[in-house]
Amino acid sequence: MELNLNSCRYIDDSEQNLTPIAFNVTRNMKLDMLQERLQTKRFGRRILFRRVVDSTNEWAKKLAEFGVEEGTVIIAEQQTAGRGRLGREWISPKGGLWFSIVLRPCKSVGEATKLVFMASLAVAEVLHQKYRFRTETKWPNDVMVNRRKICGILAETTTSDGKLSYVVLGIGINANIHMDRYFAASDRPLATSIQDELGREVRLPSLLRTLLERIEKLYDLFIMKGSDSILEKWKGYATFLGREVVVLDQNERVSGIAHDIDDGGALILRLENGTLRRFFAGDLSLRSK
Ligand code: BT5
Repeated sequence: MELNLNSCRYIDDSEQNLTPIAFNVTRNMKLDMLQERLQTKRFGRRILFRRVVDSTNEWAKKLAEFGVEEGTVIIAEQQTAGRGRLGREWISPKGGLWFSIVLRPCKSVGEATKLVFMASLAVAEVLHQKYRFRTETKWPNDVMVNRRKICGILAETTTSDGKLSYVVLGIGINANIHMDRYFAASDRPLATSIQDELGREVRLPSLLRTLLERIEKLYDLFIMKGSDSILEKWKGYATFLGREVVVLDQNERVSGIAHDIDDGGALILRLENGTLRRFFAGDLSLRSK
C-alpha cells in the first residue's frame, strides 16, 4: 500500500494501515514534519519508510537500480535481516535508527569506498554535538561511545563496466534500545545505545534530520575536495591511533600499534619488529593489558 504525502512517501505492507506512520507514535512526530524543517538540498527530500523490512540496504539497492535520485533515504522501524560486513547479522529491533542513503558520486570505486569515513565522521560529530557524548571513530566503520559500539556503517558500491554506478550507505544507530534485551551478557560490553548512555529516550526524527544535514555537508566537501579533509577530521575522533591494538583479518590475528590510516583508508599497523603493515579490511580491537 502506498500513500503520497507531500514529497514524502509512506509505504506500508498492511492494507489496514492507511494513516501516515508516526515515527515515534507517542510523540506523534511524522516524517513530513521532519522534511519541513530539513535544511538540505537533496538528502532526505525523498524518504521511503516501512515499519518492517529485511534490510534497508537491500531495499535501497533495488530502488537505486530503478534510478531513484541521489539523497533518497530508505528507513525502517525494524529490520528482520539487517546486516553488517561479510553478511554478519546486525541486530535491528524497533527503537533504533536504521536507514540507507542512495549516493551517485562521480568518483572512482576506490574513492567511493572512503564514504564510510564520511558517514562515521558525521555520526560521531552529531552524537557529540547533540548529546555531549565523547564519540570515537574506530577503523573501519564504527562509532563508539565509552568504548562500545553505538553505530555501524555498511557502504555497498555497485559497478557497471568497471565504473561506479551508485553507493548505498547504510547507517545503523542504537538509539532507543536497551541493549541488554538483545545482547547476550557476554557480548553486552561490546555495544551500547543512546538510551543506555543518556538514561532516556531521544527523538528519532530530530536525530535523523540533524544527521542528514551533516551528511549532506560532508558529502559536498567529499565531492568537491576529495576524501583527504574528511579523513583528517575522522582521525580527530580516532582515539585508537597510537595505541596497542589487535587486528583480526580473516583468520589471522595481528597485534601492533595503530600507526595511521593511509590515503586509501587502509590501517597501518606498526608490528612488534618495527615494520609497518597495511590492512585493507578487518576488525580492530584495543589490546587488553
Ligand atoms: C557493521 O558491520 O557494523 C555495519 C552495520 C550496518 C547496519 C546498517 S542498519 C541500516 C543498513 N541496513 C542494513 O542491513 N545494514 C545497514 P560489522 O562491522 O561487520 O559489525 C557487525 C557486528 O556488530 C556483528 O557481528 C555483531 O558482533 C555486532 N552487532 C550486531 N548488531 C549490533 C548492534 N545493533 N549494535 C552493536 N553491535 C552490533
